[in-house]
Amino acid sequence: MSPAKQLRARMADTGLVHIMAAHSPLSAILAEEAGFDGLWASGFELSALYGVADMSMISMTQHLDMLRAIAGRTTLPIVADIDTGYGNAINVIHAIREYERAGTSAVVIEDKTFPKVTSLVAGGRQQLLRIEEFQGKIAAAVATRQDPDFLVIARTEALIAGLGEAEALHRASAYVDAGADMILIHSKEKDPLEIESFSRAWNKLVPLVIVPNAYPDLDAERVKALGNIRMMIYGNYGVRAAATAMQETFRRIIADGGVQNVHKDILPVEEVFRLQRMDEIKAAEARFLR
Ligand code: SPV
Ligand code: MG
Repeated sequence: MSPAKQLRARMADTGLVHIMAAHSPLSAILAEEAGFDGLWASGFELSALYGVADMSMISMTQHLDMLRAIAGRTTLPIVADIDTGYGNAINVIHAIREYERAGTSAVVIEDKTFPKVTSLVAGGRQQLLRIEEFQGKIAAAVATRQDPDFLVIARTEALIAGLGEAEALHRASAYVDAGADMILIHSKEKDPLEIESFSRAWNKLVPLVIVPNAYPDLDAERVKALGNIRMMIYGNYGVRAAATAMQETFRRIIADGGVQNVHKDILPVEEVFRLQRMDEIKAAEARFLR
């Protein structure tokens, strides 16, 4: 079964899939071991990893390189965050070919202008594309995919841009008309009410995707009660968790004047060896090194 088919099957079986952001093969391996259904090749996470803002500064090549490295070390389906699609509908055609070839099961394309501004920043200049132009991008993605199970997810930033629920519903419907398989509705409100209200007002069969970064109180139980959200993406939790651990550990090493205390609280190297599949290397050494 292709990873894309696997993702669709899992959604049908469980009603809701849990997708963890990955910014590296190591984070992908850890997400797979933890039991997530898939991985989010997050633009925010990769930008943070490079120490730059999530504002179209990471190139498609950089994102694809990391995605290929991730795909090489996990069996989980990958949902790629391709931001605005790297240009117009023609660029989207090129992007879909590249991402599908790289082993992606789904892409999310957002209806902002290029260069995009990261969604959650206070006072962000959020400009949306004309609806017809974005419909062209979605239609181009759908027409380009080779695997019919490959998901084209249209993301509207209407709520992020402060345009209100009616505009968000209008845009989401237009993107369904253009062929989107799912709609990602994003919000930066701390209160999940905005998302719950959209979900209740959404009367199309096409299911919804959410990224509860700003509104963490919307847990899986509440999401399931809404009935039409099939995918939850934990969009920046990997890089924030990693940065939290590094910040604390590095601070303690400076404060303690050495590693005499922190070494007990971090992964032993043997665990890193396990994640690196050192046992396979040992077996290959015994078999082939002569
Ligand atoms: C990402 O993880 O890159 C996202 C989610 O797009 S957010 O940063 O909340 O917009
Ligand atoms: Mg993103």
